[in-house]
Amino acid sequence: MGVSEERKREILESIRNAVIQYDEDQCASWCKVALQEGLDAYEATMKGLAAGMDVVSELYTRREYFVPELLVCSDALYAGLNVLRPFIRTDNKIDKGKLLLGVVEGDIHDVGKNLVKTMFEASGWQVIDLGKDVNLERFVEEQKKVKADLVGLSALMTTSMIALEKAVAMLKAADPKVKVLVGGAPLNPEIAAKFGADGYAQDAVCAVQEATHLIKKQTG
Ligand code: B1M
Repeated sequence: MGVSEERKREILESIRNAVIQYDEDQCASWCKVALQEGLDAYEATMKGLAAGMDVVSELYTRREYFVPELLVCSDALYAGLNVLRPFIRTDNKIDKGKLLLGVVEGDIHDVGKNLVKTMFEASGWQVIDLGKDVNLERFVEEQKKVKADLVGLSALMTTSMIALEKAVAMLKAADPKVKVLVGGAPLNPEIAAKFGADGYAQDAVCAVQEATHLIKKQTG
């Protein structure tokens, strides 16, 4: 018999609270409990860890949390993600495609990008992760080397998203056939299209769906 709805809620809330209370140990422990009691690792990631980070974002906006709290909350999220990541279900179809991924220059926010990476890997993609605050030239140089099926660019600030437009133009100048997917909180489909991107996704799950769609369009 599966876990009761009540217990599931309790576990997800405990994961969420551990992120909010920046408690790495509690976060990892509750993620282990989630696995032991049969919760889906993806659900625990999104409804526990990511949901906790949403509350943290609100607290920051309300000036109840400041940058130091954001950092330790992210550490707690990563402690949990390390436990859950190996158990996020894959559909076993490996070699779906190759994604070159990174956060554009001037931007060090990488929690969302790492969730995107996790979902792509779980769906059978090979991900080449350039990390955060990535120089735009580097995207072009790496793409020349690895010839990924798709380049994924993440930007979390209105200031850094300007770099996306430049990055898309540079990538397309080097290879007009390259497909670029963009995402990040300040973006929307209109801005993504204006920046010349081929695709936009609002979250990690949509990103994989959009990527699959873009690759199909390219090959078929
Ligand atoms: Co700061 N930060 N931060 N921050 N931070 C924001 C982004 C901000 C909106 C907060 C605010 O003022 N309300 C604001 C930006 C304002 C603007 O737009 N101009 C801001 C600021 C100002 C700053 C600093 C300048 C603060 C300072 O130093 N005074 C500084 C920036 C330094 C820099 O980058 N140069 C800074 C620093 C930090 C920390 C380091 C402390 C920390 C980041 C830790 C880390 O990432 N390792 C941090 C955090 C945590 C945040 C907030 C609170 C939360 C971001 C987050 O992790 N969200 C954020 C507030 C907010 O976004 N509302 C904020 C959770 C995550 C799961 O969501 O990243 O949106 P998200 O990712 C989603 C989707 O967007 C999407 O899928 C993800 C998962 O579903 N997605 C993609 C993301 N990338 C994608 C790529 C895709 C597809 C989908 O395809 C390729």
